[in-house]
Amino acid sequence: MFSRVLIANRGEIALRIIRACRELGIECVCVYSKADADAPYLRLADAAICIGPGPASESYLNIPRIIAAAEVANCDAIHPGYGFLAENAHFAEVCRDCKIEFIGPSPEAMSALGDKINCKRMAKKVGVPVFGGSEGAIDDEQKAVEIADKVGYPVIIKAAAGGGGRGMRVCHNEVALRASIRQASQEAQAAFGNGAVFIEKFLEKARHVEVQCLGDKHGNAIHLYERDCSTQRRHQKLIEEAPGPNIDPKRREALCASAAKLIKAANYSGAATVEFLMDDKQNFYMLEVNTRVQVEHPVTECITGVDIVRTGIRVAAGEELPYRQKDIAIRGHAIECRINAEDWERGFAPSAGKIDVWEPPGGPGVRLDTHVVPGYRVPTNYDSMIAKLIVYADTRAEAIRRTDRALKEFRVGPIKTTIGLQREMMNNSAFQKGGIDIHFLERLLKR
Ligand code: MV4
Repeated sequence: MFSRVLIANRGEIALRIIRACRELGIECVCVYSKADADAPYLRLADAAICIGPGPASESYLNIPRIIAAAEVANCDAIHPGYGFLAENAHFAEVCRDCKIEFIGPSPEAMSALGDKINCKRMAKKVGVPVFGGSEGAIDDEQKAVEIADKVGYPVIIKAAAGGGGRGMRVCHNEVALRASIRQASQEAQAAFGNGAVFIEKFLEKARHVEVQCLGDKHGNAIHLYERDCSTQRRHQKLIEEAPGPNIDPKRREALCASAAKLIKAANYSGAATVEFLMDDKQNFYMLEVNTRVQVEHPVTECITGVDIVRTGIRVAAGEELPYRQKDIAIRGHAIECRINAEDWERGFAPSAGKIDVWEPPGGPGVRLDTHVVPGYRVPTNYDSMIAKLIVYADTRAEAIRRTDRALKEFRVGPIKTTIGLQREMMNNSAFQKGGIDIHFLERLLKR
């Protein structure tokens, strides 16, 4: 096992990783920016090293400074958390060159799955369903039009290097497609340094269902069942739950088995999430693979009893996965609300400032993953998420009631948060029926 881990992240996930390290008996070192200098979680680490000013490009994204901190502190591994450098294959490679273990996949597995064209090709090869469309990158208009005629409009143009909805364009006819293809490629080149784009059939009404997987360095790969993350706005998830509501057990087995098959084929080690879209007949299509621990991992921890962060550290240290697929079962239902410091009634404007009122909920089935304490000042440099409320109960209906109860207990001020919107969702009959799609929240907000 590692003796000291550097945590190359901030906020709630840095604290989540500190806790996992403590429980494994590993020392941990946090890096922080000047904007986070007063963050209380830093005192829970064995050491904290300032790596630069507030802007992420000069701190949490600065590879030389992070590597220098790891070397100065004599760390034998780096945990990247999510965001920042978590899916940067170059960073994973620099870690390897410096003989520091990157807690996550190999740079090869990360690159192979991070390129969506290659990822789709691998999926198709092992029989995981994907949308019909171009087999590889598309570079000319005529070829794009031929493929669109074959699969039928609407189609979607996506960047091979994009992710989380960035660099996508929906085209409803040939005119739009011809007008978009070159522009999409130029935008992808500017945004990701990779101009490769591909097209596929666009599914209008869909649920976002994703499968949590774990692999080790001995060729083992398992899944921890699925999450439904359809409640989102502008690709920012607001509510996630596990398991997915109203999924037929046979479809669930097929979905989850195909995710594990892809992870195994990629020779993947660590935590991964395979994203799918599911249509109203419960057909599923693989979209992309996230090669990191995700924000919403706790709902899966609740229903399976597997500590995903802890297991990710153990497999990075070379241990075999401590579970076989048959050991993993779903028990109960979990819901996560991402509490953001935003004024959702005024276009989700950021609501930074000092948190004077902080009365978190508690009681049975309530877990709160947060780095916030009373008096905490929300920095403006980063993501607006200040807490994750994770609620667990025997059934989905009870989990919804319990989430509503916990949201009602939760008092935060004077900053604005998304709590009110999440309470509305818990009391929404379409949400309660478990029949919502990825456009539901945006439709609700327009009313
Ligand atoms: C799609 C799609 C419909 N058809 N692909 C958005 C995030 C990225 N992972 C893929 N995304 C989509 N890909 C096809 N062929 C619709 C989306 C999409 C979406 C997906 C998941 C969650 C929310 C979404 C919101 C808008 C569009």
